[in-house]
Amino acid sequence: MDATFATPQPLHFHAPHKTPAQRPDAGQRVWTVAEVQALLELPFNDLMFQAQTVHRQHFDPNMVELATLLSVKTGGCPEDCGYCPQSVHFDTGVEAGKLMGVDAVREAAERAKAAGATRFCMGAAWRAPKDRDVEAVAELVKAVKATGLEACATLGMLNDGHAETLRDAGLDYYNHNLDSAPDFYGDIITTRDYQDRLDTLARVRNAGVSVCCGGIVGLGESRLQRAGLIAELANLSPYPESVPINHLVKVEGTPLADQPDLDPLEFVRTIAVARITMPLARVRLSAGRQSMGDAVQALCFVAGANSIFYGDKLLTTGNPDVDADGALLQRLGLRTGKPMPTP
Ligand code: SAM
Ligand code: DTB
Ligand code: SF4
Repeated sequence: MDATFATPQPLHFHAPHKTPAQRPDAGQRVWTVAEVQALLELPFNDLMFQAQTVHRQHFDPNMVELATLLSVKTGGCPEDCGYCPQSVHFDTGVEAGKLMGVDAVREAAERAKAAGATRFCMGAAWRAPKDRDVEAVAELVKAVKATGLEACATLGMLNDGHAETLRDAGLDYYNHNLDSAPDFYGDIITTRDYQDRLDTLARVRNAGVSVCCGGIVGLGESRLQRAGLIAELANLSPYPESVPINHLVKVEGTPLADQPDLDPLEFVRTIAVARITMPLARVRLSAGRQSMGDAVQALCFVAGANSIFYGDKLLTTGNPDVDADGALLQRLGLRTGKPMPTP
């Protein structure tokens, strides 16, 4: 199956103020869930070959982005996302905090840059930030941008004008995940619906901020539902510039704490299919690396992942330590930087 664009041109990465109609990827193909499922079901070697082929058509195959995460406002979230340690609905031991100040965030960004990161992602456990929250985060974005790092934020649902305020502060990406297929979503989250997520993504897109949007696997979804998630992401018009694929981190106290393990090769397959269906995106091997092992992570890079979270912590849970990551990247001969797609 030929999964490349009909018009082989790059997306406008970091091209703020462009509306979708101005972007050169208007001819992107539409994926049916059945087509995505057929990819997921390929013999493993065939799937890896196809994903590597697509990856090499558009990216330096040995370059990986390092993105550092910081929880700038932790816990106390009124949403009930069944995987999340920050929800007030679950007793996970995460304490609610206030929004961090500019100086502390600037220092964290400077440390991340000194450690080799090129992107800095700030997460806040809000259902939807208020106007004054967005204005405060805009100051954090300016501080991050002043270090020379790319800035990303994930603050929940945005209202009118919020994406524009963040854009004007210099935000490169806004992260807001679809998280699951539409027909599985209600099993995981009841306090907001799929359309709410799509509405926020549209606001981000229309403001000209690059979209970072992905999902979680290992929640108990079927393979067909993993195909449904990838099809939803790939059919966003245009598809996201940045696609985090999270593996569930099981946190005690959440409803998914005892979820049976997903076959790690199924996770690798999901990464490969994200790469094939969204050839110019940064595909991000996101949460869950700590329990993955080096060999599975190596397969994820073969499958086309070209971004990882780097630093000892995600938002509230652990991540491989930087020495272990440095050693892994060295063993694999991977270089770090900003992967830029070529036509
Ligand atoms: N509160 C904001 C929101 O949900 O839009 C932003 C932060 S939220 C923590 C960002 C994403 O982290 C979620 O959409 C989900 O994909 C991921 N996530 C949260 N908890 C996770 C877990 N236990 N394991 C894996 N991914 C997780
Ligand atoms: C995303 O898709 N994954 C990151 C980032 N976007 C913000 C968050 C992962 C969170 C894992 C659970 C935690 O550490 O609290
Ligand atoms: Fe809140 Fe985001 Fe966690 Fe959902 S994933 S409970 S919205 S912090």
